[in-house]
Amino acid sequence: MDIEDILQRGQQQVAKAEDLRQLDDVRVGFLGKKGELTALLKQLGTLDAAERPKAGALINQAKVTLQQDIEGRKDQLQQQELAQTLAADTVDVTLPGRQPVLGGLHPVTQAMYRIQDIFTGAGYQVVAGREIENDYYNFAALNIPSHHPARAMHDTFYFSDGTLLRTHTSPSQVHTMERQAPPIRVICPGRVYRRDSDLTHSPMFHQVEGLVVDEDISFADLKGTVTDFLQRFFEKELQVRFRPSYFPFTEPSAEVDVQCVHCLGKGCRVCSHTGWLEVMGCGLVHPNVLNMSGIDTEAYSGFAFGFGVDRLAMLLFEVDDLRLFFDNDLRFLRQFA
Ligand code: 2U9
Repeated sequence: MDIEDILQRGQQQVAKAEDLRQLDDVRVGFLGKKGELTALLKQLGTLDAAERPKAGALINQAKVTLQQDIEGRKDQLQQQELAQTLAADTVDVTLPGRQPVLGGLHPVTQAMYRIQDIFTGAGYQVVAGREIENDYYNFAALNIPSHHPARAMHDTFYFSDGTLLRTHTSPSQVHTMERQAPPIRVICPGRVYRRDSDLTHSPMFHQVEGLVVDEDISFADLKGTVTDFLQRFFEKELQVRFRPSYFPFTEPSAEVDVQCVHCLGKGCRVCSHTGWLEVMGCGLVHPNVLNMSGIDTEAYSGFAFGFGVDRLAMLLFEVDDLRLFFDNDLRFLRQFA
């Protein structure tokens, strides 16, 4: 057996190994269980007892030498691979970064915030209330007795336990009057629900209602508040007119028209060539409503108003189809970001 020969071949192969895998193959070929040097050790037994120690020492020495060569080459190859990876995976730090996709507020939310800013700026409190109410708060407390035609008008969603989805945010004002003594200045924004769905109606829509209860509140206070609000909302000195109307919860009641925001009164498609847009309802709070919530009508009076936020948002942003607000089509929504 020629140890020197085997060692030399091993060292040559180690030097020639071009990657870690090849190097490991060489290791297995010489030092593995069936490797050449391992085989030599196994043959020791066939030698004369006198020669054995010397031969064993030589073989072991060869093993150690080859092992050291392998470790050295391994270091080299690892360095080489790292250098290659670093060269290939260069990052161009001067490239422009990827822009994160930024969301935006939904136009109805933007309109909501605009409304809340105007009223909180005038000293009003914002009361969110709840969407599930009962017959008393949604109807009876608002002077709408059972079998009153206004109930049918509201097309209510009922639950089996007698609760219902509020058809307006008015219940929040009733809760407020029960909780708090005058002076009261609140707006109640939120979702309301009616069994109604067509081009201009959605089964869920957004309302803001306002309530003021204090000493000596008159229709003049209501007119001033509503006019000021609409002019601030549309950022234009629009004319506002009040037409007599009827609601069970207010007396007297009025519907409010604003000069067309699109044509400024000349007449156009938006205002059906009338020059006016109907935007809200209002009135002095009916004494029955105040009394039911424990407010002394000898000492106090109040006004209330209500409007649909989706409709105001349509007019503000010149959107001509209500359903666009609820489709969540990003091509539409991005225009308001
Ligand atoms: C209390 C007392 C009175 C709220 C009012 C209106 C008139 C009104 C409609 C406008 C369009 C609802 O969104 S809409 O369909 N609202 O016309 N709302 S007065 O009156 C109240 C509310 C609460 C305790």
